[in-house]
Amino acid sequence: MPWNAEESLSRQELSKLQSERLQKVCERVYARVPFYKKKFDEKNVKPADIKNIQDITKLPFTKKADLRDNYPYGLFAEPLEDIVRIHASSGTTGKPTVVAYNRNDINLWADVMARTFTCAGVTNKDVVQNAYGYGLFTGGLGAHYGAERVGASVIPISGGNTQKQILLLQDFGSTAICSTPSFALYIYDVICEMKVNLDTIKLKVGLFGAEPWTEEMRREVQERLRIKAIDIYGLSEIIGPGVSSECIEAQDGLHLNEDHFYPEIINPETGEQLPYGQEGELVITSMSREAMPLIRYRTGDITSLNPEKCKCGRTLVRMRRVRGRADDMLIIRGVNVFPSQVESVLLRSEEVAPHYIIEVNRRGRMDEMNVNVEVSPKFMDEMATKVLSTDLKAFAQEEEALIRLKQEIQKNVKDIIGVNTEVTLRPPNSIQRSEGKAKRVIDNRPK
Ligand code: DLL
Repeated sequence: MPWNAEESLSRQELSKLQSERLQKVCERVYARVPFYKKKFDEKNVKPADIKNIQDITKLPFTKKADLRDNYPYGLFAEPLEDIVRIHASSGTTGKPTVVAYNRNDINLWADVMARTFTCAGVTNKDVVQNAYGYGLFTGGLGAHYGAERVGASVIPISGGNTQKQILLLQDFGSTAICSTPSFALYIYDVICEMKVNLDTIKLKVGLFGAEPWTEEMRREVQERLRIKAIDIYGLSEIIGPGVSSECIEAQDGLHLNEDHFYPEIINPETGEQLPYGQEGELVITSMSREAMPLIRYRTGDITSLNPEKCKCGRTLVRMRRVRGRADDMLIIRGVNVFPSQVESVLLRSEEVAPHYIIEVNRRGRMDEMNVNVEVSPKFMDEMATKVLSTDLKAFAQEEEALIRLKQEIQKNVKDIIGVNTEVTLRPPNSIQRSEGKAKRVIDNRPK
């Protein structure tokens, strides 16, 4: 059963609710946020022109740069007296992006996160180990309040501290874990290193997000940790986690809380709205937010929307797993490459582990992509055993096996993504692990 009735409304009912909420939020920002008054005026649109949800295309977009230009408090629609929480996301350059919540926003956040936990099958019978970082990052507190709202017992361990994570998994009997997918894999590595028997761990589900990951990565996480891995999505500017989430019944697209966060897919070049099914940039209007609602916020995330009713009974539109951020897309000799595409090609080979980093260099005028990937511990062990037999022939065969693997991956990348790449096979545990969002790309090209 979904958490709220609004998750299963008919399209008509939903559209009515969205229209009312859109009108309200337009009035709010026009009256309270000078930035929006100016933007609306420039487009010659008044809140009264917004009569239903389709009118949304008359409204201006908001970009990340607008948040930076109005740093820190310029986009608040409430006086500081009514702001009860401030979060920020660290930009890679310059000042962080600041976001604010009043009491109603915090309540809304707990509620949409309760939907997320319910989607993942988490109830008051569960023990939730929350390994998202607490702090300015929205993952920790966002998941915390949502898990509490469904009545689960929350362990606020935060990110990092891998050995302690494992100790608590065993001793506290955690049945659900929240973390980035890359941290989940790291926890698994350490479980193996510590020779912990997986039977002593009761985990059954993980709520993973905050970074792009692939179906192949999901399979790895599910098989290794013997759990269901649920994809959850969100961004600080809109609310944090709680924008959309997969359901455990189908694991087929993320139910987007479109009664509060109106989604559009646009062509990132032209800004034109695209129909259901087509891939483009996700744009969200946070219609129910009060302290800092955003109009048509360009998330930079590439996905598509599917309006079909899900077998779990929810009618909310489903977004496909995010392929990546438009600004993380690498252009290698004219070919667009998302790190997630490389991930899914790598994980087709059983001999490699899901730990990789992509390096891009420029030699002369040419871009070169080098994919560093770890071979799996099993593959390494098999090779070591043979080589240790001191049989020279076995040694040569192993070398051949490595060359074959490298060539196979290079060929797959070329065939599937369309770029030439150099693959460097690394020994297990040689690529830095992440306890938060993984860094997948080192781009050494001159800016
Ligand atoms: O990452 C909020 C969050 C916390 C989501 C915990 C899920 C779980 P930010 O730090 O502002 O907020 O980063 C937002 O992360 O625009 C996406 O590019 C990326 N992202 C978040 N979830 C996913 C996901 C949090 N499930 C940015 N798949 C977003 C792919 C994701 N990318």
